[in-house]
Amino acid sequence: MEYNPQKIEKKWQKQWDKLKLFRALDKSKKPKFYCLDMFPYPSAEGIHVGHLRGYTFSDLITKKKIMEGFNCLHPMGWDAFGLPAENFAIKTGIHPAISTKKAITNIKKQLISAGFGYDWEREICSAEPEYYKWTQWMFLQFYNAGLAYQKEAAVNFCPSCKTVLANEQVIDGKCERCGSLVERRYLKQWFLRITNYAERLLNDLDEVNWPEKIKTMQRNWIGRSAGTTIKFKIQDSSLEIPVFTTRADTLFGCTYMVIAPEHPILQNFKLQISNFKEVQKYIEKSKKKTEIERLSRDKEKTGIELKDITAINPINNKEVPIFIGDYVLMEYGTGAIMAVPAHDQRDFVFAKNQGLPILEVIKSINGKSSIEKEAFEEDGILTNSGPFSELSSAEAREEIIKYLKKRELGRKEVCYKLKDWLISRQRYWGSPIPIIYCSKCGKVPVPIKDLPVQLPKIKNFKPTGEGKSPLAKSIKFIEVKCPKCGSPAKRETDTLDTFVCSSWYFLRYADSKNRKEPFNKLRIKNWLPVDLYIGGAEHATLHLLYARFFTKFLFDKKLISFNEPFSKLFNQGIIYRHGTKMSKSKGNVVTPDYIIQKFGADTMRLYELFMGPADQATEWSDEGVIGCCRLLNKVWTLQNKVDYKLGIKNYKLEKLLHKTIKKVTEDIKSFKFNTAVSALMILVNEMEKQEKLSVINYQLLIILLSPMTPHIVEEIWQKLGNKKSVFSQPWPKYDPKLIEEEMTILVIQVNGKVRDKVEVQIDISKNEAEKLAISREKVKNWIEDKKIKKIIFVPRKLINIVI
Ligand code: ANZ
Ligand code: ZN
Repeated sequence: MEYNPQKIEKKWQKQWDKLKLFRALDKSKKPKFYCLDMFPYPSAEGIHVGHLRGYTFSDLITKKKIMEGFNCLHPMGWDAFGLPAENFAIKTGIHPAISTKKAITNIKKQLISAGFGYDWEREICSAEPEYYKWTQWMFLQFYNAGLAYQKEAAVNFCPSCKTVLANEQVIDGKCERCGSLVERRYLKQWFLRITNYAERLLNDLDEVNWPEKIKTMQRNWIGRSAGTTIKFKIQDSSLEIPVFTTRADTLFGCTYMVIAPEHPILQNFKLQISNFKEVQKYIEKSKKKTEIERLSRDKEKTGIELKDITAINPINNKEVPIFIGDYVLMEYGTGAIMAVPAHDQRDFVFAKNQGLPILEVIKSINGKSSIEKEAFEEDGILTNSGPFSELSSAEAREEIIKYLKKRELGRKEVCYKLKDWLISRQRYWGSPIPIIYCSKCGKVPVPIKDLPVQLPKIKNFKPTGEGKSPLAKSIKFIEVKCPKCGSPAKRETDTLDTFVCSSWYFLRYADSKNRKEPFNKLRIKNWLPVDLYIGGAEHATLHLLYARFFTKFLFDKKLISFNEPFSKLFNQGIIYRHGTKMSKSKGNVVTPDYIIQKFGADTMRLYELFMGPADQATEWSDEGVIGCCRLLNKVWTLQNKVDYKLGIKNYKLEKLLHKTIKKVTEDIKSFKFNTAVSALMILVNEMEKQEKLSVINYQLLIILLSPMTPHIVEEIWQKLGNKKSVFSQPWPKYDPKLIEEEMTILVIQVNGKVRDKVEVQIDISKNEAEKLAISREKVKNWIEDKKIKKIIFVPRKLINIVI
């Protein structure tokens, strides 16, 4: 009989579903293992083999864990709100609720046909009222704790599409759709106070087993900066402007100050500043600039002097001019800086433009510094700094801070780059924000019993252009009675950023059907934290930071008892084809539907594992797929060699088999799936050479393959006469005696003379032998630092180093 995946795969998928084989048990004596995939966005195009890579890994790991005796939770759901569905709706007129449902049905079919063992009873969809009711509930928890608030903020606005744009829709300052220059507009927006958690979000990164690269990205995003705030008094006024600096050692070099155009202190000087009109014009202009434009190192640094007011440098009481300049941001530090043009390049450029004095106060240690052409930004030795001259930068920072602190003019301060999270969107396809505005009571949260605030089905979901959500056009939606006093009131019409929906979804899987609460505490205790989270590295800063923030907040509310949501994180490598990242827009997509129809799901899965190191980008190869298909055909044909009477006495094959068990087990554990597959290939080739195979040996091969290629193994397993599923088998253990390597004595020569001997494994490679040989003390003495000309290696016997 031939291997025919099309005939067997559907059958086993149905069987697994019927047996509820991969369902998680809420009550079980087994230890738990929670393996989570980042839930996908249901796109109309379905998923391609690139998306499937991470899912193949998580399915493999979960299936192996089940065989190792764990009670596994491996759920799937849909991140269904958001812009792509809404834009699709605007283009086609099809309501997003309908298009996402259709997309979900399609992708779910794709996932099932790949043989993934998700627990579909726990499926969630963030755009369903049963789910977003609890997203709104979460928002209210933040609101009641004082961590959700409103303030005016800049949003991106496209004047020709007449719509507010998300940051992702602004490419190089232009609208993604029409290419017009995007404007900055100021609107009242909702924020979550994530900055309250900056320190914990930073420190607790040490606790989690995540790729170092992702941790570094989060650390930089949070951006802790330890420095000093220093107060500058305004001449002839009781007012003062604090600045934040990391370089208190340069204080004597401060020759002017710059404050952000948005700085509130400006309002106090309206009458005093003689050029206020000009100043106001500058403020208007800078409002339109994006932060990137303002901070860019190569852009010109502009600003205007505030005529008729000056500040006092607190270290030497010298009078310095004050400027407003948009290279200073209001959101960072104190929104004002002491400018030290000799030692800060931005200040240097600005001072040159404005003809301001540049005073050197730091010399380099080797005396070679020069501030002719650019600022000298490194630490060094102080000069021109009164009593602090000749101190090192580090010493001077401490001494100057001490001096200022005594006089209450400064103190140490820690600043973070992280900003509060803007969560309101003037968009239709999202969860409504559960707030009501009453003319008597002000802002009133929607009572929990009235949740969810249902997203109304409206016909015209195009953005309005006045910076309001399309919901603002639905009178039926807006008009409501105040929950407090009963008088006519209005609903908030903005919707929540979709990242809010995805900041807590991993909790809902533990108790997805709960109608009374977002989750039951005990169930959460049973399942969380997530033991392994698999997904793309592109979520390093946003989703992964927000989910950690939610977790810490819920921990503080005593709703959960852990601080970090994802104990271990793994980022799968991206799949390329024809040299570019696989994507619909590039037209280089391979669909699972095609591969499954032509080769079967098992071949696809095996290739996803085999194609390259799991965490690295890899090029898709059609030959690679064929190679994997060939391997499965061999595994299938091996059935013909099975001899039920044959005892196990083939010592050589036994040894290889047990070595393979060890290798596959360890490789899967360390995410080296490609080398695990290679080891199995070697084993299969060896088995092919045998005239007969014992059923025990063949079964061991089948079990090792089972989490990788589940359908073919179930079929063979059954054909071998087994009644129960292969997944009820325990994961095999190797016999340590069988994998002991034979050792040999390697002779080490230098220029043909024996200088050392060492015991090594019999199959040591030339490379390994060379490394070992030159690391030996006795050999080192003979080589010293002479150049090695040649290495002669006789396997199992000798290595000769020629110098
Ligand atoms: C004086 C100085 C002298 C500075 C010098 C640097 C070098 P990080 O490490 O990023 O925290 N700064 C402070 N607040 C700012 C704001 N709101 N907008 C723009 N720049 C701001 O950098 C801290 C430094 O960034 C501060 O130290 C300040 O310039 C500037 F030789 O103060 B420094
Ligand atoms: Zn009221």
